[in-house]
Amino acid sequence: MQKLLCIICAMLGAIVSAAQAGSILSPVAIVSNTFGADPYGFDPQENMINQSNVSPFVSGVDDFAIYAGGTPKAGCNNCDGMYFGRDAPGNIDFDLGQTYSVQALGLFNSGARGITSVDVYTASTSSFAASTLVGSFQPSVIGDPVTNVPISVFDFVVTEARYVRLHINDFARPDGCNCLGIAEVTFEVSAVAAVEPTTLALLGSGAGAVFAAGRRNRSRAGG
Ligand SMILES: [Ca+2]
Repeated sequence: MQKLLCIICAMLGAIVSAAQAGSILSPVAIVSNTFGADPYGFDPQENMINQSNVSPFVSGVDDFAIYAGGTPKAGCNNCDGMYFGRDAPGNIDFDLGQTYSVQALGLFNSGARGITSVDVYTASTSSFAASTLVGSFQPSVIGDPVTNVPISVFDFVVTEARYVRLHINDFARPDGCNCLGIAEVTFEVSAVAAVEPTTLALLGSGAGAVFAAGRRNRSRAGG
């Protein structure tokens, strides 16, 4: 009976560990942005998700932790996401392209005009009608904005979702300008843990065997 329980535990452990290996992902689209567009056209919002002037990675493939651990940099001269001139708070909503297990935000915050307070929400639909607050963070605004913006990693509550909202409460204003700058936004994701039918059958048969063994033990104790 103990051996059967160990086998079941090992199978459950394998499922859980498989869900924790994360890749670095670029969102495929920005579906909503209440800050609006750069009125001068120098810093289009797509610059947040196109790896412009960022240490390159293969989206959805490269290991997130290894990439972030390599101290990647964004060197930004008009590779930021915005100089919108709109005040916080506001939302920027990202489409990951499909449903993932979403684990962390990898943010290349602008060295001068970056986010200083953000709440992160995830949702299964772009309307965010039903969303989950997965974390609240106060990023540091560090690095030379033109040549040296490092990645900052924020682990949050793991959820299965396709859409992620950055609810930006505030950003830095070194010269008083409402000029938010985000060099690049990435996420750590892994495939949604699909429990294979064969695994379910094994778990079911294992549980059944344990139940049967328990009944036999009780029968012997009672007899
Ligand atoms: Ca960029």
